[in-house]
Amino acid sequence: MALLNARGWRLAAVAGLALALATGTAACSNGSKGDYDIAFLPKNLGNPYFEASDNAAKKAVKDFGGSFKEVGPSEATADGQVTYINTLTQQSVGAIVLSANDTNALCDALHDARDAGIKVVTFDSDVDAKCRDVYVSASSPKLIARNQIDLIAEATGGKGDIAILSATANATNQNAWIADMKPYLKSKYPDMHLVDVVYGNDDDQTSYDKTEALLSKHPHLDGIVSPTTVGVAAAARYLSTSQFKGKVALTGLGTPNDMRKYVKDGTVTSFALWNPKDLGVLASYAAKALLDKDITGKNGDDFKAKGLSTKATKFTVGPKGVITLGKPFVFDKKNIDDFDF
Ligand code: RAM
Repeated sequence: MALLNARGWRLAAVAGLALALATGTAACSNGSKGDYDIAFLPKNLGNPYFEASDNAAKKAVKDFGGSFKEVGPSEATADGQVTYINTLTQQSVGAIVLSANDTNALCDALHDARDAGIKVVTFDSDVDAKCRDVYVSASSPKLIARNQIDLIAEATGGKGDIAILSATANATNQNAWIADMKPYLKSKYPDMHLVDVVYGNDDDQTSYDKTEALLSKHPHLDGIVSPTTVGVAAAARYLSTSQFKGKVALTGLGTPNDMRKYVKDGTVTSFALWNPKDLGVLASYAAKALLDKDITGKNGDDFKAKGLSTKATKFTVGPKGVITLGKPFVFDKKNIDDFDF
């Protein structure tokens, strides 16, 4: 895939993402196929990103005649998720759809679930491929990484010192993106240097405190990349009333509803995300397709999904059981009012 600059990203994304965010679909019939008892397990509860994905998933599951529940820890920890996986296994749900706080720490519990016949879908953040059936990824890690680095380069003029405020230290998704950011940064922006990576644990107050600490440690920092919706909103809140507003650039992966006021007050010029509602809907249909035995997770399997804002309806399982939603979308002051999530 050709590399795109920030403007290219925006154009590609506009072409790819319909502004209509309606997820309404006609009810679809199960035919003779099973009932769909589907449990969503986000990284943490109370995170607006997962509220958007899981509410959309709830509607999708209802539309195809299944039953939906959401359970999860209040803090984004693997231990908290293991407890819920064990309970869901005891309850013999049909499928668990989870965003993982750790690549390996959930695997024993997920093996037990799968031994009991439960289908396991990861979405947003994966586990080791051996521990689940399929992974529904927002986009490729490389595309996300390049998008983030291009956006911070656009904001800093492509030079100076930058830092990353991430989610949890073991988050599979953020770690994959950061791993891809490093070589891209070095090769494309040799005058921009990554000087620190800190972790706000997808907790608002911790992320705010880590931003403050980062700037007291590096008072001449030029930019921060925060590839987590919780982190980028907390960093923006800190910067917006600090002496660093307008001096330290900030971008990341944020929700338009969290970031709107910081784009309007000039703290942030642009940031990116995909549609978390679409991710929830697609993960629901992946669970349905596994329960229906339409897919097993092997490369080339395909299945249908309904109600995505992009209007896409056919998805294919790629290598290692990965299903990809699309591309990150860039938000700025011109388009941010078109979105509500
Ligand atoms: C946070 C979570 C989630 C991530 C988004 C961008 O909500 O860390 O896993 O995908 O940010």
